[in-house]
Amino acid sequence: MDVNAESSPLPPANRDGGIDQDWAGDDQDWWDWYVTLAENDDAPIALVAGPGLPDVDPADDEQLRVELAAPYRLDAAQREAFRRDAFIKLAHVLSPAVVRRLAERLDSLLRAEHGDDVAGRFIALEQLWLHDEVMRLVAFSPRLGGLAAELLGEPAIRIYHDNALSKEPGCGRTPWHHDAEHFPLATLQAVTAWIPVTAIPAYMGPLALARGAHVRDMVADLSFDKVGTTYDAAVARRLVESDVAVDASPFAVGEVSFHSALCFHTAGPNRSTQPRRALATTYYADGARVLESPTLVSGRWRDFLPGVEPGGLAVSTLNPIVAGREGEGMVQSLGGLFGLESSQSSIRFGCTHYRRKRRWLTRPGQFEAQADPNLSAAARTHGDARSTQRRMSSRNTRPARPVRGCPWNSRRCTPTVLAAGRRPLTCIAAVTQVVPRWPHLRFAGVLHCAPLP
Ligand SMILES: O=C(O)CCC(=O)C(=O)O
Repeated sequence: MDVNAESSPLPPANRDGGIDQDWAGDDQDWWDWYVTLAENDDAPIALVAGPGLPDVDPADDEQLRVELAAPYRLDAAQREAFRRDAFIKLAHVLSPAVVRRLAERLDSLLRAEHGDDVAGRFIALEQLWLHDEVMRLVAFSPRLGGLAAELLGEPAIRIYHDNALSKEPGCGRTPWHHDAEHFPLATLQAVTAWIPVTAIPAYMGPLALARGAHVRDMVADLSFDKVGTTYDAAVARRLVESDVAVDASPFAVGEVSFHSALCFHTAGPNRSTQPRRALATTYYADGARVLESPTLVSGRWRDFLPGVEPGGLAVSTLNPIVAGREGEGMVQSLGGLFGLESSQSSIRFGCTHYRRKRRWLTRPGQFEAQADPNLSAAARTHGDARSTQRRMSSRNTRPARPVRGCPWNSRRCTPTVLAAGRRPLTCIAAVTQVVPRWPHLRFAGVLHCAPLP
């Protein structure tokens, strides 16, 4: 056994050997270990007051749903910047009211799980979307998921996991790393949306991102050290020697960064009396496989891809498509958006409305989503829009009416409403997507949802 391993917080089963083994602890054990790999000054950290939460009322349910469903427009320069830099920071992705709502919700979730005796630690909580309606809206947000798909240039993306990350007052640095060594995925087509739930000034340790998709090659010869800080220190030195620019700028309220799995990043210590909190939600390209040999750095990856073995297709009930292919992606993202109750074993969506060449087109398609009895939001889609179209009669089509809460011009968004059986419609939502073949077009869909009779 390595001498250092004895004092390391590695689970006993992971102390011997290299990193080519499964992580033996839980997710929090992983973070407690991981932050010990960062070099920190010996000097005690003097804490100052943080910025507090945004000084507004928290968004209500309606505002939350509408905002998280509305598209965020990227221009060609932003898409190119992400491709070149391997990350992008986007302003005003969320309003202060939504940020405040997320901050309050995260606070109660984190306190319920970890209590208050957490000073100086890096506290995490993952897969919140499975149990919490607000967090489900974030994880399956067409706004955030749509951005992830567009930045990756992928026709469809799946969720790997969501994560609440709370760097408590006095907690030191996050070590330099890139996420390709964290996710057990045999693809670099993965991206994490890092969503702060307050402003994060420099003294709180905002995520700091090394600029350039080429940086990974510059540090590829450095070997990972599972018990000390040598890897973190070596990466830091190499980046300085190679004149790599690092964006360590503060995050304003509502600003969100997206970093690719190949982006090297770190974060400074939290020198404030306020926890530095963010949600980190990771998406990856549909079709990706799990690595043949995941390592302990991937932590409890089997929890995030249950039933998937090394080398297998990275698809499980916990990885629905969040954004992308018309139909499946929309319905699955809406499954999350609506937060299906497990008592509703099935829902039906009708009428996709999309905009093409300045015209709104209506596709009276219908998709059914089956809720997994063990997992309320993992919608499995089936059905075929065209065959449904043939089955539809004018009898079950209601006249157009305005869509409440629709983020677009509601006159143009007045769709024909499909009556699903005898039950009244219960949900209305809007989603958008970008089809890579026509990147200049924005397909906006308004879907209606109702429980099956
Ligand atoms: O929040 C942090 O300090 C690190 C987060 C991170 O590494 C990530 O989200 O990939």
